[in-house]
Amino acid sequence: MSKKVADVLWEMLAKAGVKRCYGIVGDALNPVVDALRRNGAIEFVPVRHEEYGVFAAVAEAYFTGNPVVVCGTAGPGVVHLFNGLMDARKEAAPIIAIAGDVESSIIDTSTLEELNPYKFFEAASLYTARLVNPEQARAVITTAILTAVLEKGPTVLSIPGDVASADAPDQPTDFTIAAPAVLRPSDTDLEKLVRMIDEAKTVAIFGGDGCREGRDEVVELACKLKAPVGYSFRGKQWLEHENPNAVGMTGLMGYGGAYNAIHEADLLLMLGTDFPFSEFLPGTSVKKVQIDKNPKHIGRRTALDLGLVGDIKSTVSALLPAVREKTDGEFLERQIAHTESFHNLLQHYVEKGPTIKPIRPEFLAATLSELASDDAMFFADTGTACIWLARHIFGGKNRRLFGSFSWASMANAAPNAFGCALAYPGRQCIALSGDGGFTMLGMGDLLTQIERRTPVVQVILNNEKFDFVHIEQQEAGIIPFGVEFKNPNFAKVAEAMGAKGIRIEEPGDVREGLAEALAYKDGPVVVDAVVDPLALAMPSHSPFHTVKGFTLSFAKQVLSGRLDTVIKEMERNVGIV
Ligand SMILES: Cc1ncc(C[n+]2csc(CCOP(=O)(O)OP(=O)(O)O)c2C)c(N)n1
Ligand SMILES: [Mg+2]
Repeated sequence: MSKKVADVLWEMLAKAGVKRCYGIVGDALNPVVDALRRNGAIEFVPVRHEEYGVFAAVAEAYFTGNPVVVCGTAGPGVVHLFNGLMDARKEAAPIIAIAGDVESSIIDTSTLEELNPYKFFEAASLYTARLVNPEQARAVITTAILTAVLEKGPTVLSIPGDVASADAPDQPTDFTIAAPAVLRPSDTDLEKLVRMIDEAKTVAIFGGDGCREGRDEVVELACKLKAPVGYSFRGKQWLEHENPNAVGMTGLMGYGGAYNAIHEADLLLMLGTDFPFSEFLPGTSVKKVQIDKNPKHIGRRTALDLGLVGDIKSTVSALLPAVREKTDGEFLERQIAHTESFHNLLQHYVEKGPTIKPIRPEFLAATLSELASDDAMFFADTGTACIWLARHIFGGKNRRLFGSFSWASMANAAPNAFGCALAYPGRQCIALSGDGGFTMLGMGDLLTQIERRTPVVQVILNNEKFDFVHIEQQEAGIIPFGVEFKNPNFAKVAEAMGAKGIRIEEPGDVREGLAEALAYKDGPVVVDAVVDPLALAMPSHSPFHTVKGFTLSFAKQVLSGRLDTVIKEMERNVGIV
């Protein structure tokens, strides 16, 4: 029997290092999954919602660096992939989406389930191809693979069922994937940078995900320059641990001395970061240099004194021997002292946690961090979970932290954790989920975890609220609206579905409940943690409009008869930071 186009597809994907394909089958995809079954090298992970599959794939692809495949069938199934693919684009995860397409003979006739993939995927996909002729297969599959892996993002192959099941041309399908090229600025630009660094009395570093490969070099440079190191959410896991100069994050989740450090230095080095909150970056009083391998990132968040294109590892390696060591450590010590005092402030609700009811999320997250293993992987839903992850879950050389940090979609954590539980068997994969997030996407596909007995720990922050939006609305000076809802007992729901369920209502039960969840290896666990719906967290630096907004919202709430809630919110957040 001659090879079909779909056979060639899976052969090439397996050669590219694909281990798994997440998705839902149906019509146009039937010949595609039939070929996957015949091939046998790639595991098919059937899910209950295509978007869940993509979030799982994103976490696997981001951490392993290997491409992961997702699939959805013509029309609605394909549409369900979209939000996840946007996440892949923003989080820089190599994903190849196979989109089922209508039969090639009826393309562009507005037939049932027809969707123009070029238009539809334009915002998300780095490369979209519609396979309408078997002769295209080698070229477009190669391009989809290489683009996903080397440009780190999603690509889409839209395949009509009749083309998937057509005979493949008899041609070689070999390809190679080049290792990432080394990229560093020219010698002239590096000399400029060395002069700027040598002339500055004080230097601060702000790093992002681009420091992933060059983390040791960045820390070495910081030590040589006596420079405090702040980081974006995406940079935290690479730059915080085993770094004596670490000063925390700035921005809305900010903690520690990062904000002050980058505003008080003579010179700021922004390394591998596209941190989007310009208002938290310094103005013209600080000289700013940005280095990034992506030229599109350079200078778009703030005006620069110097912008250089290069990867962080090789650029900082070239810089290290050329810059003069700084001897005055006063600036660094001041920022570290500030960071420590902020840390002590953060400990307020952790230390008092065992006696405060409803449970403070700070206490819950800190206890989770303490009990989890040294190589645990943590995932946070977009929502307040991100704040507690940033502030109370400590990273480490082998710990990993992930979320929808740049796309900021809800409902990512449970599928992210599921994807990593499959890719890294034996490692603790822990989702810190919002109750809004978990009921949006996590609940249906809990069944997927149950069927596979995948040991994912999902800790649900049960606050019966879109709490993050509640905080946002107050920050905007308006009365909270449309943010409250009622929940079932998630532990009982989980048990009824076949997972292990643990409900924690008492602060005194937090430690034992979490320990029991982490020790359970026989499938998924749902920890239903009833937390304080009025817990507030303010950034280490609050812009004036934030403070003004809260004051205004509180005043409006009082006037509209919500005095009780305002008093409770004030009382419960006495030590807020
Ligand atoms: C798909 C999607 N819909 C809406 C939003 C806007 N949004 C951001 S956070 C949030 C609330 C999250 O609520 P929940 O999951 O309960 O977490 P909490 O903040 O209460 O901890 C919403 C609605 C979003 N980011 N993504
Ligand atoms: Mg909530």
